[in-house]
Amino acid sequence: MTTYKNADFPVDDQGRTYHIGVKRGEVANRVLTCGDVDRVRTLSKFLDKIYCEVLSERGFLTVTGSFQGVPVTLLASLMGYPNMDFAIRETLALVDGEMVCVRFGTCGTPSMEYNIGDLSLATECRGIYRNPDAFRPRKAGEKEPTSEERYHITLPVPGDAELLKHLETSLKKQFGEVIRQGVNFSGCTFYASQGRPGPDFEDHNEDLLDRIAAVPHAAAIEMETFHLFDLAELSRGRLRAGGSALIIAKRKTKAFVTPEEKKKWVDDYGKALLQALATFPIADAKLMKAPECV
Ligand code: R1P
Ligand code: URA
Repeated sequence: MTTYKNADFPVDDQGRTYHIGVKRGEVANRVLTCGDVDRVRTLSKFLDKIYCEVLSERGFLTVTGSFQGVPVTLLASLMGYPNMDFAIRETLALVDGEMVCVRFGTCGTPSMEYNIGDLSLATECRGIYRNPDAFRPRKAGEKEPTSEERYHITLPVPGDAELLKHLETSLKKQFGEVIRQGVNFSGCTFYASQGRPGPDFEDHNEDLLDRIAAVPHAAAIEMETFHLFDLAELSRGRLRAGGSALIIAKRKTKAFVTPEEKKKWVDDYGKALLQALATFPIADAKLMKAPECV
């Protein structure tokens, strides 16, 4: 049985973190992250060498290797804010200097100006939080909560400007105008907080999609990038974050990507994002040089 010490930041006897299961030497300063474990497996075929692969008991997958000679980590964060929190806190703690982290997610678009297959690069990100207090039974005479009271859309948090520029320049060279910029929204859930109606629950979210779409340059709705950007702002400059999301759903028309299309775009954009990440200059000299986890 594995024993852990330090309840504030539990690690086992080998220094492996409690949820992600990685230890020092197994995480590179350049990280490409997505929610989907299979996407990490798919992207790992583009690495020229794999140093180590860690599948944690909780299901997080970390693959570290080299892309065109540069150490990179592919990290499946699983879905939602709490999982992104584990993924980032338990990897940043293991690297020296800066960690550059680019999320490669999938998303729906609230806009009619973006299309399935576009890759949306996040200029800034807003969280959408459902407020459970606004759903409790009301006392006699109490008024109905407003949409704003039920679903809070946060202030925007910007991504790393240099990283965004680098991603855009690198990807546009290969893909042209389907590389878009826009505002990313991260819902605290997939259904209610992204304005999906459903018959089983009183979600009171009928106007939420329109509220999101009304924000200028609203491009993408997914579930983790806001927390990544939020953490980057709190990291005293150690975490530099970028967000990219493949549009797989057009929310207003209800169109959804086919599996074949998704596979092709994940391959093509994923490889290009790895290339961009590997060529992004990192200031700090203390980067992982040799694999310690072969
Ligand atoms: C929901 O289906 C999941 O897809 C999106 C959302 O952010 C959420 O994690 O991203 P990934 O495809 O990276 O998981
Ligand atoms: N992921 C999300 O979170 N929302 C979508 O609409 C599509 C993918």
